[in-house]
Amino acid sequence: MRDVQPKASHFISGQYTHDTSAPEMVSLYPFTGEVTARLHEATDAEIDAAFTAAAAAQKTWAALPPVERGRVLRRAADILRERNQELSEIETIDTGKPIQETLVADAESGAQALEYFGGLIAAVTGETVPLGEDFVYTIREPLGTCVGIGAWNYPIQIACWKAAPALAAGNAMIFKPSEVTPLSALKLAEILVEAGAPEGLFNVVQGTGRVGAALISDPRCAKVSLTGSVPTGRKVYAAAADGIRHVTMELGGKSPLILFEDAEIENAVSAAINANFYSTGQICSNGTRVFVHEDIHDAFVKRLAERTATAKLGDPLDPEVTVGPMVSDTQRQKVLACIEAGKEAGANLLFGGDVPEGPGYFLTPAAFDGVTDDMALATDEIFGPVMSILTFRDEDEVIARANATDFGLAAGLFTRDIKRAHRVVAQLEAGTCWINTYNLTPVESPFGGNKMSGVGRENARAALDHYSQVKSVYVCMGDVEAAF
Ligand code: TXE
Repeated sequence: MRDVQPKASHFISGQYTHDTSAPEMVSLYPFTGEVTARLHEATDAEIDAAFTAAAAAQKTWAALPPVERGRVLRRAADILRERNQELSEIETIDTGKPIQETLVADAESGAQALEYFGGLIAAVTGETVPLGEDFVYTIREPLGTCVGIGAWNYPIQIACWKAAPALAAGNAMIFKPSEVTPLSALKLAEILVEAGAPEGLFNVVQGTGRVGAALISDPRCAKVSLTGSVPTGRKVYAAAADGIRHVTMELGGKSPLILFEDAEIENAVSAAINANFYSTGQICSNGTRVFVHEDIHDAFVKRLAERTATAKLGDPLDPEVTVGPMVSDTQRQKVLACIEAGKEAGANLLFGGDVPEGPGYFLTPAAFDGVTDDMALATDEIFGPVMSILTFRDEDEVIARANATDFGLAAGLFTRDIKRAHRVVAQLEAGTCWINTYNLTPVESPFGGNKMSGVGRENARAALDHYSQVKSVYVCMGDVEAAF
C-alpha cells in the first residue's frame, strides 16, 4: 500500500509545517483499521500564520488580470489529472471508498471545478447602469480570506469545489479538512503552488471543530463555506453571524426519489442503487426515501434485491470491489443503531445491514420495505448504505409526502411522461433535482440545498456570486447641488 504520511500536518505559506507539541490526530485505513498517517492539530500560532500568509498572497493575487488567475487554476487542473492515480489511492486509503469510484469521482471532479472556474473568471464583467448623463458601473470584488471547512466523504472534491470559485474570484483560502480525512487537501495545496499560485494563497490547517471555530472567529475571516451536518451548520452559521461573515452551507439531506408507475425499471433500480449505496451511502444528496408506485413495487424490489446481491465488498484498493467499508467504526455504529431502530419500528428489512466477518468497517447494503413517513428511517439522515422504500398511489400525495421534511437538498423522479416530470419537479422543495437519473453533479450545474439543507450554491456561475461582492460606482458628470 502507498505510504500516505505527509511531510507535516499543515501547508501554510507554501510550506509543510507543524508543531509537534500540539495534540496528535491519526488517519486510519478503514479496510484494516491501521494507522496510515500521524498529524497534529493546528495551534493558535499556526492559525495566525495562515491568516497572515493568506492576506499577503491575496493582495498580489487579486491584482492579477483574471485571465492569469484562471491560467494557474487550469494548470492545477491538469496536474490533478496527471496525478489522478496517486490522488485516488490517497483518497481511497483515507476514506475507504472503492478505487473504482475515486478514480472517476474525486480528484477528477476537483479538476473539473478548477478548469471551469479558471475558464469562466475572465468572462465575468460588471454592469453599466445609465442614469441620463450620470451612470453607475459595478465591479465584482473578492471578499478577502475565505475559510473552507470540509466533511470526510469527498475530501478533495469538497476542497476543490470551495477553492476553485474562491481563488478564481480573487480570494485567498484557509481550508480545514475533516479530522477524519486530512490527507488529500494537502496535495491540492502543493499542486496549486506548483501551478503558479502565490505561496499562502491556499493554506491547509488540520484539526477538529475547535480549529474550525477558531478560524471562523478570527476577524480576518471574510467568509466561511462549510460542508457538514446540520448541527455543525447551526454552530458555524451562528459563529459567522457574530462577525457578519458571508456563508455557504452545504448540509445534510433526506432526499426523495420518486418512481412513478411508468418508470423504466432497470434505470430506476440503477438510480436507487447509486442514490443509496455509492460511496457506501455516505453522500449528502442521496435519495434515501424511495417512493415507489404500488403498481411497480414488486418488480422494483425483485430487481433491486437481485442486483444488490452482486455487489462486491472487499479491499477498496481492489479495482473489482464495488462497496468499500464505511469511513470509521463510529459511523458504522451510528448506522447500525438506525437499522435496529428501523426494525423495532416495524419496517421490513429486505436484505443487508450485516457486519461481515473479517477486517474493515463494513456494513452490507440494506433496504427496508414498508417504511412509513413517521419512522426515523424516513425522517433522519442516516449517512450509510440504508435505503427506505415507501409506497404511494397518487401524484399529489407523493409530492406532499416528499416535501414533508425539514431538509431540501435534492430530489429525483422517474417517469416517461414528460409533462408529469416537469409538473412534479416544479413542486418539489429541493435545490437540486434529477429527472430519470440521480446524483449527477456536473460543475456546470448549481448545487445546494433549500430549507435546513443549506444556504448558497456551489458550482456553476452561481458559486462566484457567493465568493464576491458587488461595488457600485456612481459617476457624476454634472455639477453637485446643495441646499446651502
Ligand atoms: O460532520 P460534522 P462529520 C453528516 C452525516 C454524518 C455527520 C457527521 O450525517 O453522520 O454529518 O459527520 C467541522 N466549528 N455529514 O463528523 O461534524 C469538522 O471538524 C467549525 C453530512 O464529518 O458536521 C468537520 O471538518 N467547524 C455531510 C466539518 O465541520 C466545525 C458530509 C464537518 O463536521 C465545528 C459528511 C465547529 N463548531 C457528514 N464542529 C454532507 N452534507 O455532505 C465541527 N466542525
